[in-house]
Amino acid sequence: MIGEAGTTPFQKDLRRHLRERDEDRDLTRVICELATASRYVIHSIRTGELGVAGTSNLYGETQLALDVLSDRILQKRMKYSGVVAKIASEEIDEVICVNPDGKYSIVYDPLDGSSLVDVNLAVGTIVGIYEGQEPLSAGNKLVAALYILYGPRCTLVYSTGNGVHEFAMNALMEYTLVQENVQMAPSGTIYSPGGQRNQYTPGVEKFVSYLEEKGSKLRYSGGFVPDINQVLIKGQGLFMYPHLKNAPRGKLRLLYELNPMAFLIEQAGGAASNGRQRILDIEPEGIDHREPIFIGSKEDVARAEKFVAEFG
Ligand code: AFP
Repeated sequence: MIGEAGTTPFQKDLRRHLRERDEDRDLTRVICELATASRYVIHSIRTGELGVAGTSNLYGETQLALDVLSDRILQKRMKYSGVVAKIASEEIDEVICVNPDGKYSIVYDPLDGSSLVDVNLAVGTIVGIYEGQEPLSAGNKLVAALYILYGPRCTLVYSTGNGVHEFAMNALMEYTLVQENVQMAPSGTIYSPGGQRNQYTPGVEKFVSYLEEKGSKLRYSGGFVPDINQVLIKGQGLFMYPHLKNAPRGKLRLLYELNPMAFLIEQAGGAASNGRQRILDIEPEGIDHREPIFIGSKEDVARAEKFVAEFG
């Protein structure tokens, strides 16, 4: 028997979940519009051209790279929501003013890991939500964050500061609740190490040796969203894209990638650091600000900070 909104009676859908928790109506609208946007994004991933922006298909139509297309889909839904003031997208090099009366501003990476689609690996959308008109703010000003993971299943994980909750898309493309209040163990047995090993500093090298000696197993897909999702949903372990000899700031972007994930992981009882300080306390220096990251089980993150402090 199908319950309301296409769900069976015991499957709670995203909108009902948000309403039952008495979330702000405009915030609920933003989150639900992002969920709607993901239906179009996943359709494009599964059926769209894999061409690159600027080329044309056999009909002479200009092809859009999937990340550019995903950005347009998200922009359209955010404008339609009527409650978004400004947007900072990883695909656009300036802040977009949408609605001066909007209550929220958002930062997003519309399709992180897009270069993995043509080898059929999982990719994702990452979103941070601020109250007000300043999307280029420190992560400690975030009021909500979410990601959508386009993998074998399409899942949505969000937090508004009251725990982390996971949903899965059903056959009707509705998100139904999988689990509430995801929690992370203080230490783990998975590690996800980005960056070239021969560029690791002594401190990072010693940290990896420590993890291996305690029995941690390497799990790395090259996609930030699936790699973080594995650590979060398994409830243990650590992802890192550290400072490198040839890239002291690492690779990942503070605003669009690190802050939203740090918000979620901290809400699940984990930690996120650049090796020296809490990610969410870092003041952005610009829209392309990059930082190293150690994120996941809090004892593992603390250990990374010790190795970095002692050995660099
Ligand atoms: P793309 O978005 O260019 O595919 O990069 C993905 C990413 O930003 C992030 O999703 C991964 O964690 C990281 O890069 C992987 O980087 P390496 O390819 O250097 O391991």
